[in-house]
Amino acid sequence: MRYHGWMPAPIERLVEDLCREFRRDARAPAAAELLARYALGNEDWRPYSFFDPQHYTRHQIERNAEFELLVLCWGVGQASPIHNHEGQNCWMAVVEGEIDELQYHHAAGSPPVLGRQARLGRGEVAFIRDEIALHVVRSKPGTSGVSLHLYSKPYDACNVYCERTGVIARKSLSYDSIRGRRVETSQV
Ligand code: CSS
Ligand code: FE2
Repeated sequence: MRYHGWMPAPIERLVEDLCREFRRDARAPAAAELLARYALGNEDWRPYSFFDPQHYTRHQIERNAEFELLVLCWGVGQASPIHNHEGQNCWMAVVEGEIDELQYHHAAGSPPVLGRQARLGRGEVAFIRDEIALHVVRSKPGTSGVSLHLYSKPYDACNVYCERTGVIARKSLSYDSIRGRRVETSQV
């Protein structure tokens, strides 16, 4: 595509590059590199993001048949539950602060068992799918952080696992904003 006198914002460029990559190969082998490069060099995700004192927030940048791109804002002390990814691919790139990923392994009828733990800084990318592990994502304790998430394909609900018992519940995944417009009925 050629642009005459108008340059897309870096985040729009990222969406275009991801669209091209998913068309080229549905597994998108270059996705981590595209996310890392964007995360290190750009801050135009900021207008799409805000924090909420009650819960981490989810901001949709793009959603199409192949993938979803979201900005997630993790306030001090905010964490996801232990969750799966519905058989899909999940990439997470840090754009601000430091983000912890705690992996868990779960056998039916038992509590999840803590596995690998990682702390990611700006520009670092984590990848997970259900065959690898479940996980908890949170900002580094005592700090806030922001991450960019790419899911392929998109999904609207996931499993969450009780840390003590392993009992599984369903959680619907709602948005706090969609393409920069606030959604009033968020229930994250
Ligand atoms: N899956 C969680 C974030 S950790 S990958 C979510 O989309 O809210
Ligand atoms: Fe996740």
